Amino acid sequence: MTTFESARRNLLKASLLLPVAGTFITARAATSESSNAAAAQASFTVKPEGKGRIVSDSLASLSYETGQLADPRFFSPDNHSLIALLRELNPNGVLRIGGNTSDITTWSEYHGTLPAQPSHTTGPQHPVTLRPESLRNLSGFLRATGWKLVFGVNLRAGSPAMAVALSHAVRDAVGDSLLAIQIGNEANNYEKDYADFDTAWQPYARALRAAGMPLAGPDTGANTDWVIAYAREHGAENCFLSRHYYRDAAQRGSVGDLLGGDPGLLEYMERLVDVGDEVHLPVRLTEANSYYFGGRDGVSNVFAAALWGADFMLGLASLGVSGIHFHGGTLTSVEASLGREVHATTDASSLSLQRDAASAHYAPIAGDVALGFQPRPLYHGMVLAQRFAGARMLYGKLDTGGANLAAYAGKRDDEMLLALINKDVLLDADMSIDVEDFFIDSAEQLRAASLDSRDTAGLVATAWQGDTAQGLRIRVPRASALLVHMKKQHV
Ligand code: BDP
Repeated sequence: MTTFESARRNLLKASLLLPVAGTFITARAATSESSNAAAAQASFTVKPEGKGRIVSDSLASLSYETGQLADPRFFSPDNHSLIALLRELNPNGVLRIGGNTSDITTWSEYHGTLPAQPSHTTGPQHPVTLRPESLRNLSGFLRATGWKLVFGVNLRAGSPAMAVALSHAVRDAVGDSLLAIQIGNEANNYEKDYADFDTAWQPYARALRAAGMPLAGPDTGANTDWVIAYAREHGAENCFLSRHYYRDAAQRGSVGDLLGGDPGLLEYMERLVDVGDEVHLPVRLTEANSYYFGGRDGVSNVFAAALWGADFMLGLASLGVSGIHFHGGTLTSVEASLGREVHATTDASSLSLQRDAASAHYAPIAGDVALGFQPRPLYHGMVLAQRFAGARMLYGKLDTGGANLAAYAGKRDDEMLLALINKDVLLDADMSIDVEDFFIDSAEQLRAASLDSRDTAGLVATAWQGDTAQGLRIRVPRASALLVHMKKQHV
């Protein structure tokens, strides 16, 4: 293990450090509510000359079901509110279309024969028919957002010819916005093992390559070993490596579980990034979110998910993961991917709650074409992490003082960014900050009424006070995050 690798491993681990004496810089909005709360004495020390990974500008990305394209008005140049939300989230994002419904999609303009399709008792039941109008509109949508596209074709149908015909149509429609075609979604759910997947995948890859399509994969579920085997066998023919991530199943989801962290995650993602380095390919989580089976209401769609999301993204960006596509979309589209039919009805009087009810629980953006769109708390966590785009992540020594804290540092030119994420329900954190030669220029806060609040104002500039002459101390209220902008001291 190199020194930096061990530093990366330590990034999220607490270590002992003597508190630095100094005055408090307090986010004012926070003091009124939490000044009487118990506070952990924490510290974060950063060496500005570290050699960490540079955060990719397409880190904050999104994923939707292919079934979402059944309504051509969803991804359309006329869907102004969704376009505005994507642009605000990330001007360089990547839209991944796929999910379970990609493996039941047929292309309306393909007139060849398909092998007989076995019937499935689980998973999506109703085939999706994709039509040219949806691709035309998708193209206008991508142009309006500036986003790139990763498009998944149907492996399960056993028809490379249909995949080639659809990929041509996608490329003809979206042109240079097409970053890659992926073959099959979580084939680990229907192929016995990697060897069987490879046998099914190869004729597709040959046909798509012959048609000049860029490929990525294997777009597997939680199978790190598949990605490693794929990288070694097919790395040279691909433009990135991919797998998915969910913390657990929806029925096991809770705010405590989500904020408690996922102990194995950094280890296996680091393995993947190392394999990616070996074959010179970036690694993307092409589908990810808190809890599969559509997310958990009251957990995935509340403020806790914003803190989780920011921490998750920055932890993985520190390892060198290039993109994280949070899965979402309408409740109907995601439930269909699970073989369930829903009628998203609600008697909620507010538009905001109606949009919430119309959406998959884990979706970062809530809403539909009829109701319009709004950011969920998770979206704001993504915005926070995306602020690090282009920054070099630095090793920081964090002493949590017993609170559930995460802290990240990234340097971009003469600017230093700190993300101080307090996931603790009970403890505020008084953090002493030691970053040689940098002073605090401004700070933004991400906060909500409570961890289970469905609303947050997003990142809001926060006034801070304090004498910085003898070291910095910042209070990070429980259940909140601070994004601190520091500037280099010129002497
Ligand atoms: C993933 C599938 C996606 C599902 C999601 C879920 O790729 O289509 O919607 O699980 O369970 O495995 O929420």
